[in-house]
Amino acid sequence: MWHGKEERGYSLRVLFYYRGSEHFGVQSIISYVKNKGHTVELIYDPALGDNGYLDFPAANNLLNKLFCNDKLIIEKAKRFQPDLIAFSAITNLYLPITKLARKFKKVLDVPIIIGGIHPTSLPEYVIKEDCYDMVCIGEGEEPLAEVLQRLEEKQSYTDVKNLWVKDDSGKVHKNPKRPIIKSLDSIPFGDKTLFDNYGALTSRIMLMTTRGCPFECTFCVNSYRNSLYTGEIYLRQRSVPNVIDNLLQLKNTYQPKGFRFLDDVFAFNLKWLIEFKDAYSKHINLPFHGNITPSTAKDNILKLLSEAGCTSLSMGVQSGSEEIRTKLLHRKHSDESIVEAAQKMKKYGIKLHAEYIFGFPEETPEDMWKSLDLNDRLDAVNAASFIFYPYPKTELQEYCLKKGYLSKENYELVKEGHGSYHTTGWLDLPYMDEVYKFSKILPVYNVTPKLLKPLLRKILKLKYGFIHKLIYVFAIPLIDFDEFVIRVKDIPRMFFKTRRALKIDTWDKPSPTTSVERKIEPVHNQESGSITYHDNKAKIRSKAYQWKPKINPNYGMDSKKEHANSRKA
Ligand code: B12
Ligand code: SF4
Repeated sequence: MWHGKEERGYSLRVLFYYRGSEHFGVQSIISYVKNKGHTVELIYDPALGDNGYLDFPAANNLLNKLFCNDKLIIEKAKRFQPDLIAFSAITNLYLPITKLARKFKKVLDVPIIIGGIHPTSLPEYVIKEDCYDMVCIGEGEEPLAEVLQRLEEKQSYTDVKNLWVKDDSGKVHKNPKRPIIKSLDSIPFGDKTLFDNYGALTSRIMLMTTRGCPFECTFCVNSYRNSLYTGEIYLRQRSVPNVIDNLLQLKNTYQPKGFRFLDDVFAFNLKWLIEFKDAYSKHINLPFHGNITPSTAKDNILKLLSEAGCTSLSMGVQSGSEEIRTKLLHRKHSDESIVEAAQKMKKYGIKLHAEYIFGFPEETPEDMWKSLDLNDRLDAVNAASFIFYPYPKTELQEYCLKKGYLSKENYELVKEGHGSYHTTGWLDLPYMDEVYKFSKILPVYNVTPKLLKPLLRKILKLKYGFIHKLIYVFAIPLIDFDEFVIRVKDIPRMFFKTRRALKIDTWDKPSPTTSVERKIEPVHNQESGSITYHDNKAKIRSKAYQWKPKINPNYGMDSKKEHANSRKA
C-alpha cells in the first residue's frame, strides 16, 4: 500500500481532513508544507447534519443521513494515495473525526496525525486511540514539516518536538515543546484555495491578525494554552503590512463583500490600529466585522475602528451578574462599563452583537434574569446565547470537576466531544431547565418589540418544553441575521461544490501560488516581545510571565446554591 517518494518520483502527499467551517490553523499548515514542496489535498465536509444548533435528535439523524459524504470521502482518500493523513480537532468535532479516522486506518496503511486544541488539551487521552499515530501539541507548521522530511529521508520521527509519537511497539514518545513561532510574519499566508474548492468560503472572507488573546477568562481555552506556554508570550500579532498584503491578495482572488476578523480580540493594540486604519482604508476599503471585549471598547479604539470601515463588533457579555463575571470568569467588567461600551459603539455607528453564556456553576435564576435586564440596556442588533460547555483543561472545567458540578461520567463524554454549546448542559445544576430556557429565549427577546417583551418574560416562567425549543428554532436566524442569510444562500452552492470536489481530483494540476510580493513596508518592528498595548487592562506579559490560577479556590457561593435549590423546591 505504501507509495513513497521513490516509487512515485515526487515529494510526499499529505491528506488533510476538516469539517464544518474553514480552519485558519489548517490553512496555515497547508501553506507551510506546500512551500516545502509537498503535495497537499484537503477533504472537507460541510457536515450540514451535525450543525450543533438543533436539539431534535430525529431531525439531526435525518440531516446526517441526507448529507453523509463518508463513502465519497473514503473513495477520494484512496484515490489520492496519501503518505500521511492529518486531522485537526476542536472538542466538538473529535467524535465524528475519530469515527472517520478509524475508517481511514482500515483502508489506508499510512500514519495518521491529529492536532488542534482538543489533542493539545488532552494528548494522553487522544493518543490512546488506535487510529492515531501522532498527536501534535500546540503549533503544527514546523513539527509536521519535520515529520514529512524525516519520512522522505526514511528516518525515524519519534523524537520530533511538539509531538507525541506512537512507535511500532505501541510505546508513546512524549517529546518536549518547541518554542512558539516568534514572528507570525515569518510564515506564509494561510492557503484558502483547497477550502474554496468545497465552497467553504463566504462572501465575507475570514482572517486572523493574531494568535492568542491578551486576556485569560477561566472558561476559555486561552487560560489553558497560556498555562502551557508559561515562560513564553503566546500572544503574537502580525504586522500591519503583512495583514494588508494578505487582505489585498484575498480581495483580488475572491472579490469579497467584506471581511471578518476573527481574532479572539481584534485591534487591542492602539499603535497597531492607528497604522492599520490608514492602510486598510487606503488599500482595502471594505466593511468589516471584528470581536471586542468591554475592556478594549474604548473611545479611541472604537473611533479608529469605525474610521477604518468597521460596521459591526461582537462583544462577549457572558453573564448579567457582575459577581459571576468578576469572581468566576475573571472578566473584570462592571455593568456600567458594558453599557458604556455599547453606547460608544452606537455613537460611532458600529452595530453591536452581544454574546451570553448560561449555565455557569453558582449561577442562579436571578443571575439569568440579570442577563436579560442588562441586555435590555445595550440595544444590540442581535444577541447570541450559549450554554456553558466545560472545555477540557480550562480552569472553570477543573473547578466544576473539583466542586462536583461536573460528574466524572459527564466529563468522559466531554472528552469524547459529545454535544455542543448550543444544546448541551453538562453540569449538575438544580436549575438546568432555566439554563435551557434562557439560552433559547434571549436571542428572540433581544429583537422582540418592547410591547411584547412582558409576554416573553411570562413564557420564560413556564416549565421548560416544546414552546421554548420552537422559539429557539426561530431564533437561530436572529443570532446573526446577516450571517444566517449568507449561510442559507450558500448551502446549495456548498452542497454541489462539495459533491463536485469529492468526485473530481485536481491534485496533479498546478495550484495558484500563495505568496505575494511585499507591497507595503513595515513602519515599525512587530516582534512579539515589543507589542505595546493600549491601556485596556490587558495583561502585559514579559518573558518571565508565569500563569496563575484566577478562581479563588475558596470561592463557591454555597448560600446562593442553597437558595437556588430552595427556589426550585
Ligand atoms: C477563528 C475561530 C473560529 C472560526 C473559524 C473556525 C476554525 N476552526 O478556525 C469560526 C467562527 C468558523 C469558528 C467556529 C467554531 N468555533 Co471557533 N474559534 C476560533 C478561534 C477564535 C481561533 C481559531 C484559530 O484559527 N486560531 C489560529 C490557528 C492558527 O490556531 P489553531 O487553530 O490552534 O491551529 C494551530 C494548532 O492548534 C495546530 N493544529 C491545528 N490543527 C492541526 C492539525 C495538525 C495535523 C497539526 C499537526 C497541527 C494542528 O497548528 C495550528 C497552526 O499552528 C478559536 C479561539 C482560539 N484562540 O483558538 C475558537 C475556538 C477554536 N472555537 C471554538 C468553538 C467551540 C467553535 C464552534 C464549535 C462554535 C459553534 N459555532 O458551534 C465552531 C466550530 C466550527 C468548526 N467546524 O470548526 C472553541 C473550541 C474549544 C474546544 N476546546 O474545542 C475555541 C477554542 C474558542 C473557545 N471557546 O475557547 N471558530
Ligand atoms: S477575551 Fe474572549 S478569547 Fe480572550 S480569554 Fe476571554 S473569552 Fe477567551
